[in-house]
Amino acid sequence: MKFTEKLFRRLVPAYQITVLTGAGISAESGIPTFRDKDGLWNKHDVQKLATHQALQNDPELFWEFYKWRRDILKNVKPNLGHYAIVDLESRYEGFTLITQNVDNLHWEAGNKRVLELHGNIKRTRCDSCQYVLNADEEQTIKTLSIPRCPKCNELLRPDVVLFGESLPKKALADAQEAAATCELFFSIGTSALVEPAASLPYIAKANGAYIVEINIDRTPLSDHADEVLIGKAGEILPQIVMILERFQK
Ligand code: BV8
Ligand code: ZN
Repeated sequence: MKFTEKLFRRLVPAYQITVLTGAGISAESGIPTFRDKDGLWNKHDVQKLATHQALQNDPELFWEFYKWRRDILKNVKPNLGHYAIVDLESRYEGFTLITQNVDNLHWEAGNKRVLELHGNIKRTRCDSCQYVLNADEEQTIKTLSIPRCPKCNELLRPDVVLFGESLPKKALADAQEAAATCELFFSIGTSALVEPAASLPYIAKANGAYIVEINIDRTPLSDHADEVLIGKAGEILPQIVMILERFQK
């Protein structure tokens, strides 16, 4: 991979780095992304399924979709891209990781702090009283086609942000703050389409941050990025870390 001199001139001495990841960082772990050719959107109408309407109108189909998504996660592991981001977190005191992913892989890779803008599919909560299930209760609902809350008997749902729902306030505020104050902003493996996450790199740019995009394709962000690295995150990120290792010894 060819990197510009400029990238490392900024990256080596930096203090505050912000990273935003999307489904592309987990693609090499075997999790289908949303919009790639073999992505989730092509098999299912995610825009329709990942909504509160779908939960209300057809809870059985809604839960079939999410149980299928959870089953995929059973045997996946973090990949080299996730581990490179754990390394970056250890190198920079002012490091913030923001993810749109709900697959829990950044935590499993070992990141100490992860801002989960769209929640976490491994957790289940009540759609009405917000009660979050414990491990034993998670076991009991596995066989139910329409799981209901043990406290109020209303519908349960994965603790993810569905389309049309607002994002967790604190996570979004912390993410916007990290975008507004960083020296470099990395947008990794995201089609940069889903709002309000897609606005984060523009907040960073408006504050003079150096914008680096890592993706196998160009996206609507590419024309606004200072550096577009076309390739797999699991290949590019370890190379960046290797070069940093030489400079930051
Ligand atoms: C909200 C959880 C309003 C569920 C998800 C403005 C204009 C138009 C529409 C809107 C707008 N503002 C809001 C909306 C509506 C909507 C939206 O943005 N729609 C989009 C489609 C236009 N936004 C919302 O509904 C949000 N809520 O704004 O509510 C509101 C406001 C106030 C008060 C109340 C309400 C909620 C959005 C969150 C939805 N939930 N997930 C679930 O997962 O089931 S979003 C879902 O898409 C995932 O979280 C995913 O992460 C996210 C974004 O997709 P990406 O991560 O980018 O994945 P994608 O497949 O698209 O791209 C993968 C990329 O990786 C590709 O570019 C590919 O090239 C690249 N890649 C592949 N392999 C690799 C790679 N790159 C590197 N290496 C590789 N190996
Ligand atoms: Zn409840």
